[in-house]
Amino acid sequence: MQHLAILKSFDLATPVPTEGGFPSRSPIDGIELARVPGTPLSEMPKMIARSRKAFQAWRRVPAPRRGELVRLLGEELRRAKADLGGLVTLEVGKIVSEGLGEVQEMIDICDFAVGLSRQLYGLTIASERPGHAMRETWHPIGPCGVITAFNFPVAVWSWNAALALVCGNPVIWKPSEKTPLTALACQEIFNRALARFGDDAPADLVQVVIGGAELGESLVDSKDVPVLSATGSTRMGAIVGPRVMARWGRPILELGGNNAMIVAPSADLDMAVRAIVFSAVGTAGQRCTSLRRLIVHRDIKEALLAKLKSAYASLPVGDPREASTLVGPLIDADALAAMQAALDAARSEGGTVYGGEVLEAVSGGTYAAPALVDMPAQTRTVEAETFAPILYVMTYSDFAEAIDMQNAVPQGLSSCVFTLNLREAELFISAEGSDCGLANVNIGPSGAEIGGAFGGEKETGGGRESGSDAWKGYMRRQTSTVNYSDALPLAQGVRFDV
Ligand code: UN1
Repeated sequence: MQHLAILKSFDLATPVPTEGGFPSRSPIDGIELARVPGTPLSEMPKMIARSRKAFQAWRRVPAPRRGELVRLLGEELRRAKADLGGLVTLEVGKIVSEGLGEVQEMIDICDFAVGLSRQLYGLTIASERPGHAMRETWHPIGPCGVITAFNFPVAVWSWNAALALVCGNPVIWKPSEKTPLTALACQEIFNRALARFGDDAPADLVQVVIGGAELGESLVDSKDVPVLSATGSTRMGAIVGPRVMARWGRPILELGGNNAMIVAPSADLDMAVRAIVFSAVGTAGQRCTSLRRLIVHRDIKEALLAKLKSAYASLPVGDPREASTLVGPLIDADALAAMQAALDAARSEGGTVYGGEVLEAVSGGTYAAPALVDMPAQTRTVEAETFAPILYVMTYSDFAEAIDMQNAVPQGLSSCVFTLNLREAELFISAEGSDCGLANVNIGPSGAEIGGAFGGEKETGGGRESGSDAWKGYMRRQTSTVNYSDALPLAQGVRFDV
């Protein structure tokens, strides 16, 4: 009953209603870990109102002091790392190292945000008028709604929350219905930080709502939630984006990816194989950055495919709590079915499938062998994102064609090239190269560090989260002109004498 100890560490082991509520089921063995009471829809307007009230107080707290709260959150996360990582493993099925890595990603963004809390820099701008000064200031914007997916059940919340909090905004979080326990654990960890902070933090700074899409919709449609960050499918984003904009809110969308690697003749093949296997089968292919398409130069395709087949043949698939396991379960039976459907579709389009079968690794769990699919072309099935460990392998003849293939899908999240040819490497990350938000050389497409802006173009939604200047998405920009002279000159030389 190892899972009970972890639940207890977050105060989640108390009995909950056996009827109603949201069951959290472990994909490891299908066992119901707990049943979490849902948030009634009627609560949403009250929670949003409380968030607005929290905003009025929090925006007055100096940003470096707000950073102190996030510093404490980072400390509490360090303390809870093993338990929270373990809970991610239980609820989502990530292998131990990836569960811990996800928590480390939270710690990293907290550190980043603490530094940021003293660096929310604006600008001074030269005024064309004598005796005038111009500046640009970044102000808190208001409650931020955060909708997250099951696959990074805690890190994506922290990217948004750490930035929103130092920027002076409260957060209302609607996690995936598949991962209520990790969300409640984060709330508990946040509360520990809050308890150590002092009384200048208002109540309701961070709220979690547990339930279905209708809860998310009330955040999407509320004028009192100026920023709505949504991570998930392109289908969801296509609904959320326009609805948020229709009420003049700001969506930050992080949607589907269909990430490719180009492998050029000069590539270090052994290194490429390691990068391919981690990014295609790690997290059981359930990262939005997972490698899904391999675009290999035709001269090295057979050699590379042979190496991949042998690497795939020895992949340890099974209980993610075992130290030797590299591939855990898919999130649920629907995900397994979607994987099988995609493989069938690929076969009907001329693909040859290696692996991919459903496995009874642990009874009750949802396991599949990762699949390699040799495709004659980039077909419709290849153009769609299937959240599973399926890698489509295609060939190219010249590098320009490879870049065209990389860009010829609707999504634009992550991409990479393996080459030792400087011209190819630089071209790939140039204006004429990859059209993705992330473009790497000699590393895989997944596992981005928090320091960079994270997100992508086209159907990936255009949003940026995490590092660089993504914080600006959580603030409002104000341009101020101050006249300290005794005259009133007009800009652009306009005369208007009254
Ligand atoms: C996601 O899959 O939604 O770059 C986020 C990565 C991780 C984040 C993935 N740092 O793979």
